[in-house]
Amino acid sequence: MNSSEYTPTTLTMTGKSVDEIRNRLWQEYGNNYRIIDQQTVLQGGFLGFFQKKNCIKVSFVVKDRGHSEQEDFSTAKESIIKNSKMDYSKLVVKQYNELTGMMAQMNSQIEDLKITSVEKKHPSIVKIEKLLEDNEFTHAFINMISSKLKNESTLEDLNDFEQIQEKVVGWIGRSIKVAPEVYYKIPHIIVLVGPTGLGKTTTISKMAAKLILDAKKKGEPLPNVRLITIDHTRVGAEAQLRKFGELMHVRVDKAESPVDLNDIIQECKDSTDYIFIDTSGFSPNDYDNIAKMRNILNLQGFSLDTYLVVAASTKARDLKKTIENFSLFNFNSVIITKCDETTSYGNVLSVLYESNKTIAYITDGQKVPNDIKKASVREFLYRLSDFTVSKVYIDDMFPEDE
Ligand SMILES: Nc1nc2c(ncn2[C@@H]2O[C@H](COP(=O)(O)OP(=O)(O)OP(=O)(O)O)[C@@H](O)[C@H]2O)c(=O)[nH]1
Ligand SMILES: [Mg+2]
Repeated sequence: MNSSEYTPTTLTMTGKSVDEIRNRLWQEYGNNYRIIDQQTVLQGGFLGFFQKKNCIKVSFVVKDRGHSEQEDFSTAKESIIKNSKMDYSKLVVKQYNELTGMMAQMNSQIEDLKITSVEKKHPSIVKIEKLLEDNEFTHAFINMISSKLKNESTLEDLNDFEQIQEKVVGWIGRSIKVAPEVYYKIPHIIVLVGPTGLGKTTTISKMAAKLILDAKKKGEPLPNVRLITIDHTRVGAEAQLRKFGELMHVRVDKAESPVDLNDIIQECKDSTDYIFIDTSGFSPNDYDNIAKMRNILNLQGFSLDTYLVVAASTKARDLKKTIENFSLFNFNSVIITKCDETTSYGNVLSVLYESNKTIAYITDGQKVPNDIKKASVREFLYRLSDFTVSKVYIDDMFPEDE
């Protein structure tokens, strides 16, 4: 047998402790042995049951003088692994399965954490979103408020729901832009445009009547008011305005073309303080007729104070379309009618905020002239449903309405 073919035999010895086994090995082999493995094993029992006592089992090799200690050790270890190959591979598979299981569990926990951090909102934010939804604010507006809350509040702030509500009501208030008072040189020409049946003619009657009655109340000289209708599409449109004119002793004219309108205005411009122009209502999609009416209003040398009339209950999508298609009239500001017919203004307020439009008046009933008011941030905030912010807080926050 040459030296490269030498394979040391692996022997085993069992004892109470490693020291005890080492003593016995030394007595038997002196320094010529090397321990290559040791295990704790249970002794006694029957068929593996009722095993109680721990003892130590040591695997060792006896060195051959012609081989180095290292060679003996490596060869013996390889032989142990080879001889117990099945056990080791089973162990590796078992450990691999355990590790894969643990990793899958950890991955799912990480995913859970990710989902939690993305979707789990603070309960105050969830409550605010629900309140805004109930008030019919658009998703875009709700998202805007939600991210402001997330970015601008500490956990302590969020835990104080009263304070969070006040903050949100403040933001809603600041998103509402009331039209500033603009003074026009005489004659002040006021034009109302907008979709069918939302209250243009009624609102013109209210505005005109208010000017006259307010002056009467204050004992001031009555303003000279003139009404012109360019509505030649709806049956009874002219009659509706004439009826009001008779009641208030106000002259009513009808214009069917830009020339007509120009002639009437030239004729009365020096003697009239306010000229109201009532227009036909068209669907926001009737772009041709909207454009024709815009053409009639092409007045040279006069600046027009134009308002878009929308109803409080108009759906957000329709309102966007209306604002888009009536933008042809360069309206300065919006009048929200029929506020008495709804309790939620979120849709209108959201869209006006997104389109950066100001609100001039609101109307809240059919009665002429009483059911018209100048727009007020406070009034919109008082009308928010289910927010429990006090009136005093709103008044303090928006003193400019006084
Ligand atoms: N509840 C309520 N009804 C209103 C309000 N304003 C107007 N109306 C009613 O809405 C209906 C239509 O009003 P109009 O003034 O004729 O509307 P319009 O925009 O001139 O209509 P067209 O000329 O046909 O486009 C009438 O019955 C009005 O009395 C309001 O603020 N609240
Ligand atoms: Mg009308």
